[in-house]
Amino acid sequence: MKNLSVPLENYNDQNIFARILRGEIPCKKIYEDSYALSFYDVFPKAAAHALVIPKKPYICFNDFINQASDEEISGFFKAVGKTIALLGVSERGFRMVSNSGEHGGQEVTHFHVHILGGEKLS
Ligand code: DGP
Repeated sequence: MKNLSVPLENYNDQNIFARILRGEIPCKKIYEDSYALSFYDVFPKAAAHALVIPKKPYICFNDFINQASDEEISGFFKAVGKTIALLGVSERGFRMVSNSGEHGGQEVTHFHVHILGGEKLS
């Protein structure tokens, strides 16, 4: 793995999503299980905008897919599916995005998936 903006060994446990997971700052929860937590994005970019994060400290998609167990990966993506259903966007469609690293525009360095929908997206 070359050119990652954040070295994978340097997970910053003060990032905002780590703080949400520890209950230090509030979130508007949508779904939670032992693998993942999902909640509404505080700066929504669509009528419905959720974030899904793994419970364990992974920096970005590469870190997650390379380090997490098959059980964690499966549990995480099932939680993404549950979030999509609870957000009410299953039927009419949605966009699933994960910004990763510097070129991907990732701002919060705890792996997350955005679910956007609730309206026709441009
Ligand atoms: P990204 O650029 O992919 O790292 O997106 C990070 C998202 O996190 C961005 O859409 C705004 C959202 N966000 C940042 N701070 C908070 C927060 O304190 N609470 C919630 N719910 N969302 C946040």
